[in-house]
Amino acid sequence: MDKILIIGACGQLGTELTLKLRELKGTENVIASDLLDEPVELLSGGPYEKLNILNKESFQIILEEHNITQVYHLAAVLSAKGEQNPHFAWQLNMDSLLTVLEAGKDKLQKIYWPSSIAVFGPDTPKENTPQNTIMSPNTVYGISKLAGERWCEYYHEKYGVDVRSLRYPGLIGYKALPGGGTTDYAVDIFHKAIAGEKYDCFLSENSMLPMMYMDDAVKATIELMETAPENVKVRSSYNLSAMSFSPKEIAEEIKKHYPNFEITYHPDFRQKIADSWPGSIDDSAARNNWGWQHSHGLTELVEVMIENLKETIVFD
Ligand code: AKB
Repeated sequence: MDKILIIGACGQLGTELTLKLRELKGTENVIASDLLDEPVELLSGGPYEKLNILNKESFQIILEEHNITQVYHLAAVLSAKGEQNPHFAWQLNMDSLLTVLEAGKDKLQKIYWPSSIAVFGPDTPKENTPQNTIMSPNTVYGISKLAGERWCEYYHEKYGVDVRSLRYPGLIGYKALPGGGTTDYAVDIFHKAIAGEKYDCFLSENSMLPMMYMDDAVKATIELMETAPENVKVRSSYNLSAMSFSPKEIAEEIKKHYPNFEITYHPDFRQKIADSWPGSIDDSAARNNWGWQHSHGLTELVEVMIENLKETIVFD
């Protein structure tokens, strides 16, 4: 039986991945961990450990106490926040990955570590960005993800560590909020629309970015982790794609549900980050190697977000 530790479990992806893994593997077999004293409400029904992953000893103790066989290491400083404290972003994103990869040499059977479209940069072909192409990230987050991908492949080649990874686009879900990314607008916009408020977008109206509904991201992650090792032919990180849209396009789709919804545009420093990223992604390697298929496009995404968020947003 797998015993799974999720690092960064209280974050946007961690919350939903933990819930799904608990459903599939049994609550007691999935230990959530994060910096908080107590887990977020949604995860309070299962095992939780307070963990700062920069503290290697605490990590080792948790691995041993729970006989952990798999780690999903999701803790990271994202693109926008990383620019405010680049050295800390580098330290957290890199040191923590190396700590987990080291444990992969002897203690762990499998590791999951997320990469991002942020590994690409202004010199990368923008449309249908290939799996292997020019990579020139210009954010500290992107640099750390590209370096991390190289470390993952290195530990796999050199020490046989079974580490698997996906390059996520912007992730959009209703159960937890994102924190510090450039694609966060695509979640914030729903909260404003449903509250009957105007949304002031920090990206320009035509900034096209790859995006994905959270259920698809969770499905891809678990499918990659569950597939036989011989299907995992990319040991850096797989391109992964579902849809691409601009702020203007998602606003138009939201207006089909809330005709009075208004959006304004005041691009800030995040615009430059968005401009350096691809508009669309070629994920044929993931589709061919382990059968990846997405289920939500823009129309379905907007429907499911509105339907579910309506239930949870408390109006003043
Ligand atoms: C961010 O915007 O930083 C993240 C990402 C695309 O990795 N959502």
